[in-house]
Amino acid sequence: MCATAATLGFLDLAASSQCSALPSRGISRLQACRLSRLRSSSASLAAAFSSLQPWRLRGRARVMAVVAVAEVSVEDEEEETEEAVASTPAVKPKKGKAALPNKSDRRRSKRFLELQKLRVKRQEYDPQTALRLMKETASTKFVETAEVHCRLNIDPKYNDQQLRATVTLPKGTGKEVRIAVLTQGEKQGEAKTAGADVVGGEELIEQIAGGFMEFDKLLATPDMMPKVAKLGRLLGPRGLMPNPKAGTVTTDLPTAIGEFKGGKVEYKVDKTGIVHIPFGKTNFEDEDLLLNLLAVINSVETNKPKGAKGVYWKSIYICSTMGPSIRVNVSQVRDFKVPVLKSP
Ligand SMILES: *[C@@H]1O[C@H](CO)[C@@H](O)[C@H](O)[C@H]1NC(C)=O
Ligand SMILES: CC(=O)N[C@H]1CO[C@H](CO)[C@@H](O)[C@@H]1O
Repeated sequence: MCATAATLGFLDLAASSQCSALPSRGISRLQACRLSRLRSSSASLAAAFSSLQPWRLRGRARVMAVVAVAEVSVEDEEEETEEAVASTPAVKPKKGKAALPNKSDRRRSKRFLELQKLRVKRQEYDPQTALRLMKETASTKFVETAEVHCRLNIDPKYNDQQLRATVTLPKGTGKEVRIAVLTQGEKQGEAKTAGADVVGGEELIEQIAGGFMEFDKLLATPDMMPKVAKLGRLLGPRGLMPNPKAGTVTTDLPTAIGEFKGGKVEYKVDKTGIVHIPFGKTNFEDEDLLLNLLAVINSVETNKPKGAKGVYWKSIYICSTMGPSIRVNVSQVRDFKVPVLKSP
């Protein structure tokens, strides 16, 4: 009796102890016993099923009974089952985007999928070709920003491998920068004359704490910094916290305002070792974009952290706001010599 107990699990366990002491879960002892006996005498499946009378059971007990019977049948028809598994119906052929082989493509728009055919993925282009391609990929209704993303061989979790600096784009950012200045006394007048959009002292701090965020840059004089500290949670995540390294804490407000209005861009390496820097708009002239790009590359190069080891530049990609990325040949862009422009 119960030679192949494993298949029926607890049912057979109950039966093998001569249907006596062991309580059976969900199924009456009598039924378990009967099932077991049927199995050992190789009774037909139909007999097993009807003797169990699963239709008389309820809920879990019923499920268990049916499963038990099914398992008996599985053993009887093992060979057939194997064949059936082998010939499971073929997966339906997918249509549309779901059929694309590359997973990341499935979330892309039609516009993007067309645009990315313009360039060969991961192929390195010389800077001028890359910029021309980037301008072609800017096909949205708004004027897209030109972005450069540099993967550097640094790990910012180490103090000596952090990169945070500013670069002045010679041809500007193409963006209206709204500047707010936190200062007091006569510096307020100075800031206003220099073209700051919002100037204030403690009352401005209160305004910002209350949700006022109508500015793209926040400058502060050092004397205001202890009071600004409490805005850290609000400003930090937005990258608006004044910081001496970013050039936003300064006593020379007119110069700082002039620089930020005139194309000064802050950048900082992200935790994966990549810096992301906007370097103009896609409607700029080719040469202007090139000059801006070269200024950015030069700045990242000259601000190379002390702790950087080995090859500093891993890769450089440029793209428009909503366009595909285009890889630029690192050595070509670093060694690029600006051609002497012919005077008109
Ligand atoms: C990048 O440019 C350099 C110098 O022109 C060239 O030797 C190198 O093969 C280029 N790299 C690629 C991957 O095209
Ligand atoms: C267009 C494109 O990027 N196609 C890639 C899809 O994925 C295969 C295999 O991973 C690549 O070989 C193709 O280049």
